[in-house]
Amino acid sequence: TNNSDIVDEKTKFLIFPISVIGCGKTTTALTLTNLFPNWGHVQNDDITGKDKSMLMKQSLELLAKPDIKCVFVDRNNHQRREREQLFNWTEELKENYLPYYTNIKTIGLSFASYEDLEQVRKLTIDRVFARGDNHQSIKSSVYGEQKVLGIMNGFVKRYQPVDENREPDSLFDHIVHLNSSVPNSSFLNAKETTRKLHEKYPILVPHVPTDEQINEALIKSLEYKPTIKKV
Ligand code: IDP
Repeated sequence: TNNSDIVDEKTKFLIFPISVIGCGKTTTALTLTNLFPNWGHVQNDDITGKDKSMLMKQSLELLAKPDIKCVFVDRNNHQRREREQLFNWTEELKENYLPYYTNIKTIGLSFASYEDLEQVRKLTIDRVFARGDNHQSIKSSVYGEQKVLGIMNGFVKRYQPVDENREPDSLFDHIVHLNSSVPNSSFLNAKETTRKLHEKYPILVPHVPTDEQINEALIKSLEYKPTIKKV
């Protein structure tokens, strides 16, 4: 994919997370967009119609805006075929939204490694029950705890961690490895993301924010309440 590693002020970026439910994707995305006003965020959980590619259409539409440099495409992508689908949609659709010569770099944000998975499973179950009904679709009072547990365990069971030695994950221009097995993971993950992206793409992250700035942005995002209701 990356026929060149050249990045300049016109380069645009897409972030694809790789995760299971409750790892803090949305929290991290909101923290990063609070820190960087030229980043956008599209949540799969906010897309209500039948056309699943709306996730990518809305992401590219946002990315095309002159004041937006990076879009966080917020979906679990816990299986390789979902990552493959994102790469395919990007190729198919990008010229409908952006000039053909636009250089787009794709960044993978891996929220959980295979080694951490059991710890992540326990922590995310606690978190999602604490989140309660503060989510677009996974509401414990509607589904009951057993059903929510079943949905979450299904994601963990099917999880295919990122493997940059094979397709589709070899198509990422850059992958950042995070850790979601500790209670304050979203602070650490936002910090690690800014640090690693500053090293690799200083044009995207010109300065690493201070711990205070990250913390302030995180506190705001923990107060987040979704507006779309799916159930
Ligand atoms: P997801 O998008 O990966 O499914 P989120 O909705 O961001 O995960 O997080 C799941 C729940 O855990 C939410 O209620 C969120 O507020 C909470 N949470 C996420 N990260 C942290 C953290 O670092 N500390 C405490 N709570 C967190």
